Amino acid sequence: MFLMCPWKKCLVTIRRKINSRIGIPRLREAILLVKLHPMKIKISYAHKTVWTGLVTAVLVLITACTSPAPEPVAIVETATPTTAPTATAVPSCDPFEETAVTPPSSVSNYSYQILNSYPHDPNAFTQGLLFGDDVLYESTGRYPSSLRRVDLASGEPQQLINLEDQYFGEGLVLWQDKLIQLTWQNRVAFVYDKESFEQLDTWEYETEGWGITHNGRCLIMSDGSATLTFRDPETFAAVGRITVQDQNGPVQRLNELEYINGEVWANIWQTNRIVRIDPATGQVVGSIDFTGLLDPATLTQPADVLNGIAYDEMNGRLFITGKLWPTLFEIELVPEEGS
Ligand SMILES: [Ca+2]
Repeated sequence: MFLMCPWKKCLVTIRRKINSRIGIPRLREAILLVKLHPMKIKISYAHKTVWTGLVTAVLVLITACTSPAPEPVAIVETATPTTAPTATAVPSCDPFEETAVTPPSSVSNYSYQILNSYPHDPNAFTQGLLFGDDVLYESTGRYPSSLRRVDLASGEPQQLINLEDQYFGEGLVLWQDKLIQLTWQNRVAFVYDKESFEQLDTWEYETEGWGITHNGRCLIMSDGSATLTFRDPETFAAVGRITVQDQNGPVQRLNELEYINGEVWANIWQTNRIVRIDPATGQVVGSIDFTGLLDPATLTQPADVLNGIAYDEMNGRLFITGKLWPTLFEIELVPEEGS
């Protein structure tokens, strides 16, 4: 449109801009018009263009200089973007040498009190149990074994995958956003995405797999003996071992595990006993007798042994069940007199 602008019309346009007390941006525009003008008019007007351009520029400068100073622009405080929270660094799982363990001189004994009872799948041969991120997870054995996300109130699996026929499921641990499931004699652990149950990895180990938990740094695994093996959670490499002892010496058949307030709790296979272990020394510091927890009158089919400890750390709830048990119990400990 400007290219078709006659000379006089353009000059009028410039003057109008000047007369309207234009500011600096308009000054630049006017100068631009002057600069461009010679290319857009007939050659016979060229000398007029030069002179007019110079005069216009001077006028514009005068106008700009005598124009009131522009109102200062208020600087609006803008909200400082919140720095994205950085992930809390996970302490490393450092290698250590097992120190000479001596049996404890005494062990505190506990019984229990039932706070709540929930349905549990009587066909679930419970081998691993945990409560993490407000979800109950379970690993079952026998064939086919399974990995489950379980609705606490109904006991119904909300999500379930079966293992391939040759694998016998065992302990289960939640490490960050991954579930790690042991197998009994297959000597492999499966790593899953905790949401999708997609299998992400497979780790091999050299012992049987029984129970597994973690202390925030290392995975802690039982293998049916009195030994707990500490493993790097990123590689599954063994970094150290402890031998669990009570007053009578090494405690064999440590099974399902749970890390609770700085202690490792372990089911003792084929008993109604759970021991509380100091993971720094391997010494048993407490022993809980769950005899009578499962009422035989509630059974519709034969049940197996006590196995399965899950701790809801956020709410301080402690859940206990067993293999093929129809009930999952929320319990609290009752110290026995004299212990
Ligand atoms: Ca557990």
